[in-house]
Amino acid sequence: MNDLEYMRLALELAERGAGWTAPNPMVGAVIVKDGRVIGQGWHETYGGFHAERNALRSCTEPPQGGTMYVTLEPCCHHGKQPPCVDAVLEAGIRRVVTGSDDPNPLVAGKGIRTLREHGVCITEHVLREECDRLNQVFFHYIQTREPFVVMKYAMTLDGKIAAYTGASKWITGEEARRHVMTQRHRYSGIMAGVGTVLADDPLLTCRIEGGKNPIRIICDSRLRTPLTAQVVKTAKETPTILATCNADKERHAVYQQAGCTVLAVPEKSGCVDLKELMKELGRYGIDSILLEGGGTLNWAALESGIVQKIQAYIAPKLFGGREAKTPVEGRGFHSPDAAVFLKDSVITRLGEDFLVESEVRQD
Ligand code: AOF
Ligand code: ZN
Repeated sequence: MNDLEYMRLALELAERGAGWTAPNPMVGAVIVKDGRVIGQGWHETYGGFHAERNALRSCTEPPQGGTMYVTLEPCCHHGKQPPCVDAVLEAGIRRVVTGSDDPNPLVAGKGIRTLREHGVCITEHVLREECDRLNQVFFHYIQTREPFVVMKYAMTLDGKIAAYTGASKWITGEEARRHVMTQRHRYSGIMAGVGTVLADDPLLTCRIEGGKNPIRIICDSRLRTPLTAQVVKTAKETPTILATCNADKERHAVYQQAGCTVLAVPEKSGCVDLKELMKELGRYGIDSILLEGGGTLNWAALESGIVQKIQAYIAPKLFGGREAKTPVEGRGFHSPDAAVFLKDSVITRLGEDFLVESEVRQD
């Protein structure tokens, strides 16, 4: 096997941490000696051993003189864990191959520099693009302290998210719907508008075996969420945050008693100020949000510039209807030049459906 193949293995290991490491990165590490893999590890859970130490701990023979492949630059600071560069040096690793640089200001090149200064042979940026893509969320959050927002919707090939009657079950098939559940596991928060709560009374949980529920965030400017809504009734087991412009403390208390967290957020054009909300959620440690909004919330999210990525599940069917809802409503942009431009699109087939994932161009 060559550097690329070992790094690919490290990436596969890193991916196993998806959903469990937030707001820290997913990282994988492989230790190779005499052309054989003698250790493998990944960052399994937030605050736990880093990938490098897990790989070293798993070694089936002394790692001295070996090569470590790691998807992210090793850390050199004391946080919840001691510095990985110390562990690498103590173990006598001769060569370190990395994928991504670590933008964490506490690391930011210092990890690599320290290893080099101690005579470790370094090869950087192997499968860098793939490694960077894996930690999009971490990179965004550590630099902005605001959550990475993914706007997700399911629509027909003629761009409808419901029939003209409002009926929307189901647009996509089983495989696509299962994929949505994996995404709910992956991201820290899930956000919807009060309109969705009133219309569908969703649970917004992750219903796959061994999955983790995201924190539920409901944008409810006037606090209209019914106390009988599922997101309120289950708030003691699965956290629910109500983001509102309603400042009535007594009204807040009713929801708080039911186990909800109420966040008072300034108003902007009759809606919760989403930019302010993101700053607040970032302070809560929420690094990522799956936005499962309707057309109104989606438009507000795009307009306020909080969206980083689009996930559109597209079903090969046509609903038709002038009144049938579309994924993004509001006023819309006045001309094609004023559009939200997307880049780096990836298409995946899920049964009969397609998933199109695109990054929002921020420039
Ligand atoms: C991880 N897991 O496998 C690696 C990380 O507070 P700490 O000690 O857990 O340090 C977190 C920082 O360590 C993190 O922001 C990143 O910069 C670096 N590397 N973190 O959680 C890992 N390799
Ligand atoms: Zn580390």
